[in-house]
Amino acid sequence: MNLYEDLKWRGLIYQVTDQDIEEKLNNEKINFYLGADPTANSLHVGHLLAYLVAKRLELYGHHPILVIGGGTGLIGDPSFKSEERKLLTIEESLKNASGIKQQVKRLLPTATIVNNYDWLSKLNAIQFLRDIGKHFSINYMMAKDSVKSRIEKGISFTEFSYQIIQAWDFEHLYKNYDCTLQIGGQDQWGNITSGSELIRRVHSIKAKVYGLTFPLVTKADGTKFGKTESGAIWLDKEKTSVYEFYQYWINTSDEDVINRLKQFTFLSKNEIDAIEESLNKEPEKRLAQITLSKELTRLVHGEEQLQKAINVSEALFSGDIKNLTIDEIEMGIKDLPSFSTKTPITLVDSLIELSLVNSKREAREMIKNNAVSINGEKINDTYYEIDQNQAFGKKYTIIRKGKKKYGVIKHN
Ligand code: 383
Repeated sequence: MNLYEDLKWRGLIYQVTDQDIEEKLNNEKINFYLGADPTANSLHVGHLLAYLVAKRLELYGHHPILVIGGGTGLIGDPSFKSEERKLLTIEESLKNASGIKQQVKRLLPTATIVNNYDWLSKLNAIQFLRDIGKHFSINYMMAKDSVKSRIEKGISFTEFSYQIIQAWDFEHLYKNYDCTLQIGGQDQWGNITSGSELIRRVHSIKAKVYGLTFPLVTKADGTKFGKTESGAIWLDKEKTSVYEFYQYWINTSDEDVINRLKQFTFLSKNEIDAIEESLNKEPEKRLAQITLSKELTRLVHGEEQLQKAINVSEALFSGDIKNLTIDEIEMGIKDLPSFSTKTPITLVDSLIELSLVNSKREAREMIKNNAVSINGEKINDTYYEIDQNQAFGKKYTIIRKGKKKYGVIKHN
């Protein structure tokens, strides 16, 4: 398969500015770019798709330029956002930008990485209005979905202007880096086409640049991709533990998992077809989910972290947690119910404190019925007292009720 066919087969093409991009991508080597605004200090799995598309283009010989939006992050992109954003301070934007830079560097180690604060901060008002603003009619700008959808509710001049700032980035990269393609999610279509329009106007009709967008990732059940009850799935392991990250992909539904393998992994069509067969014949093995989760955890966090996440998952599943290392324990407990104590506490009170039971009576029942264990050992003494000496690393006691419910006592 050539690159374009591969992208199509994976469902990664939503819109292109011109069909001849297909030939260009298949037969030439070009410089292309992808931007992200540092609205947080980490990327999340929604961004990941975009960087993986960039990686696919790179695998076929195209050179990625990754723009970190230290400057655009100060303005706020209205695309697909129903409300005006709170402005970031310069410190926040630049600090977040440096966090994101580390992450994209890991994903695409040989890409060119630039921060648009470097050139946007030098733009002055007269230049902005004369050299850039003059090329855009208000009518054209108002017709963008990002603006149109906000007219009723209201949109500041700041966010309204965002599209021309991103357009100027494209022009800057075209001029200085010979960049002839911008890629992004479908929400970026308006900003990308503003850029190709600006380049055409500034550099003549002959200056041919392209835009390509990929579709938003959707889930069969209609809920939002990349989110759980506890929030977004981040790439930073301090924000989303590697165990949680691993679990997120493992929990992909049978309906969605083949699409996820196509969109998010580099497995070939043959490999994915074989996995699909297994999904149809023996779905209980969850080969598709396990493969997806391993591929992505390895890609984002590396082999060693992946192994730890697998150990933690297996141990928490079977209840056999005795042999986990303190690192693994810390990875696994991040999202479990917990409380801290300085003094010993009875098992019954702990179960209540962790909301694993509703009453002391229920707690005693559970304990008598052998349904409760501490650090992987069944306990059936209803008077049992827990102290720090038997805790993992003298720090954590893990209580399990039934097969699935866990809670943690943090001793300090
Ligand atoms: C800034 C300056 C540029 C080009 C692009 C930008 C960022 C862009 C934006 N992108 C989103 C973001 O940063 O806001 N204006 O959160 C997301 N992207 C990518 C992809 C996506 C988009 O980073 O669809 C998901 O991840 O395009 O929402 O010169």
